[in-house]
Amino acid sequence: MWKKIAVMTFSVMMVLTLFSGVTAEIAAPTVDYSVYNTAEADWVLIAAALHDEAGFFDDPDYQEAIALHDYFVSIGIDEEHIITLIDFDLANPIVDGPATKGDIYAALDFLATVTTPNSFVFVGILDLGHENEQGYYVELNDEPLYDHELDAKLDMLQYEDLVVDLVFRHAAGFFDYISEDGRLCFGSTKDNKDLDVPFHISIGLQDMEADQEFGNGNGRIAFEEAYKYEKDRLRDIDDSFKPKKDDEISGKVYAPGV
Ligand SMILES: [Ca+2]
Ligand SMILES: [Ca+2]
Ligand SMILES: [Ca+2]
Ligand SMILES: [Ca+2]
Repeated sequence: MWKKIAVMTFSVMMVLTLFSGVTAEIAAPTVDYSVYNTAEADWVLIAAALHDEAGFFDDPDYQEAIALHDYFVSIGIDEEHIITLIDFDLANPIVDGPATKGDIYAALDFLATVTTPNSFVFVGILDLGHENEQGYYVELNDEPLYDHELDAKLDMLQYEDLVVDLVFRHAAGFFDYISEDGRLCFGSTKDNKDLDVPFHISIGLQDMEADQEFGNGNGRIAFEEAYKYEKDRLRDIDDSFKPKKDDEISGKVYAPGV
């Protein structure tokens, strides 16, 4: 009995400690979503947290974030439906805000209000990944975002297809939480791999070889085809580069307009 009460008290204290700690660490969001055009159902969120200010233009995460943005623009998605959060490049007109936890949460809270059951939603997160006793997480400049926290935010969205693209060490560790019906998830590397893999799905999405060599040859590049292409490209660079996929969507997923 006393042991039970002691354990319960301890648990409550742990929860309070966790909450107060987390709350204090989240920076206030900076993006004003009231000006966004919400006419279309489809949405893209790209968040890249960068850690080396001096060399950030050479950072593969930065380059992939920009390439993903440019890809979605090229297939006709409205700039206002592409939320691009990138640290250190806030003067760039395509960047909407920094990739803080506060801004990622605000973006997903906003998407929860504008997505519909017909929405295509793409969420890409590029950062440094880690694991500890609380789970897998991305650093986000000292505002850790955990696997279960990301899942809780994704659970608030409405969509027909949700593509989640995670580019950081241990990325597939997030799959235990985020794998769900209607979601197609990519992880740059396995859960147990502390390995920075330059998994760039944007490359296959823009090379018809993905459809012809790795797909069904129907003239349209699906995300699954781009993944196979990218997996093969990475294996040619380094045998230990092994991205992971979790596909809970029957058939192939095409971005809108593809
Ligand atoms: Ca934008
Ligand atoms: Ca969930
Ligand atoms: Ca195809
Ligand atoms: Ca599929």
